[in-house]
Amino acid sequence: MATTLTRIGLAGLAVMGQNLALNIAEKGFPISVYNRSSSKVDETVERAKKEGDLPLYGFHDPESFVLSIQKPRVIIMLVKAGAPVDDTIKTLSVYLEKGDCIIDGGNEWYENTERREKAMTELGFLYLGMGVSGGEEGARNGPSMMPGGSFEAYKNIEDILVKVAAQVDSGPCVTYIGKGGSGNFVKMVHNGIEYGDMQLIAEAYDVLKSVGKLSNEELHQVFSEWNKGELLSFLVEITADIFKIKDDKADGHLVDKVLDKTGMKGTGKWTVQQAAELSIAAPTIAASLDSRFLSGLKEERVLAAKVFQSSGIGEILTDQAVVDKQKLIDDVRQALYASKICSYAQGMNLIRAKSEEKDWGLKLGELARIWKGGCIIRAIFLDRIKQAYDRNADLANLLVDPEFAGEVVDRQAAWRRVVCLAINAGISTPGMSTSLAYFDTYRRERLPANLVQAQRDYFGAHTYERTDIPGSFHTEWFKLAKQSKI
Ligand code: NBP
Repeated sequence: MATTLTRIGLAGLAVMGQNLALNIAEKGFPISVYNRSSSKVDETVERAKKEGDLPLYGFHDPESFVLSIQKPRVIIMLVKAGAPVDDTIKTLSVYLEKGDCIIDGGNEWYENTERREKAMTELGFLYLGMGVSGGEEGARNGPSMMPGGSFEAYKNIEDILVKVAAQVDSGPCVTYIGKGGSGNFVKMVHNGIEYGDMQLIAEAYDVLKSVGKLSNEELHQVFSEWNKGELLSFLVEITADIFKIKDDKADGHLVDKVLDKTGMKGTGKWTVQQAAELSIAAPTIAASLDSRFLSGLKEERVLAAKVFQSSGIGEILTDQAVVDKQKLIDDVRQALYASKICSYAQGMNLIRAKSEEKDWGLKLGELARIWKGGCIIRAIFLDRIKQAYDRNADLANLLVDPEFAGEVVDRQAAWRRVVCLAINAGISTPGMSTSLAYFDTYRRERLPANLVQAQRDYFGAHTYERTDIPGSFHTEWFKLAKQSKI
């Protein structure tokens, strides 16, 4: 038990909560902790003792937990999103007083946060929805945090957050995001971008392995090398590591024994749904979600492979003897980088569209800054994105930033070669191909949309605009077609 009141409380001691609580205690802020089932409380207290006698105090009942925290109380919740958050608020709020604050640190749907903030405000409490990224390691040693909601609540906890967050050259990886559910929304899109990054890396792996015939040792070398340049990032680093891990249960490398079925918890799906709601094209992120759906159909894919093999279509379609390995590796690196620019452009545009809809006033460059450390998408590349928005906060699309535009132009030939090679080899690269299509669509002054619009007017009298005369037009296409001879 703490002899004096603690500075902050944390409820929910699974992976994230336990590690964030230890991080907060380690930074010198005495913390009270609570969990629905008490075994996790004891486990956390035990860890705090082992990891340096940290000022962390466990409570088995919600009342003594809440009353152990100094006023105005600040409590971070890290429980499963959805109903468990409502349950936890209900349990704790009985003992709270006006001016106290609850922070939901989970991956919550932003509208739930807005609903809860409204209800809490009516009761005189403050509320924040704070995205936390970095997984177990980040939570323990420095995550990237995206708090949104009550600014007053943010100010009550800012001193803790700036110390607990990952620290990079441009400061702590935390900032007040904006009003309402903006913190959760930004975290959601962060996760959507993460889906895109992981898919693009997986496609690079597939092309190198299936077409280039690289061994796991070679893949380890390639990704390690890539991690020294423009692709330097947490995800490329862990990918390099994965290729060197030997299977401890059988011969060979562990990665080859991992079932090719990707799990997901929903934030990628929400990102794609929001992109559709806001009419923002996010094809790279959507392709990564679709790839997870298709990966889940393992049994169907096994049967499909048999059907097509018996019709003469094997796993890989072309003879690979002609591939120049070094050239392929360099092309794939460039294709990965160019695709990544498209993916981030989509995510950033989605955030901006939501910010405009909700009047959140989000600063895209600042978001890139707080993602530079602590989180799963941390990368040297984010510095470049920040600089692009520093040059022009109203940048319509990252692709037209002069630096990124130059980089894409430099890499487009390699990018096209990789996509063509993959198509001809029968290797699906939905992330890379759709990113290229996004670029090729966005950069063209004139698209075949004129024909689609003409079709719409033909069958539905939806009208069309002309390139040369202002106004709205309708044509009796059917009648004219019947009269016309050619
Ligand atoms: P989980 O999402 O696995 O949730 C487990 C926690 O929720 C336990 O403390 C559990 O208590 C509590 N809980 C549940 Br389940 N139902 C409850 C209820 N009805 N009332 C009270 N407590 C309840 O934990 P996590 O993986 O640490 O993630 C926490 C949050 O952070 C989630 O929103 C997650 O999406 C997000 N997040 C996770 C990661 C990650 O890498 N894991 C990364 C970033 C964000 P119990 O012990 O009594 O069952």
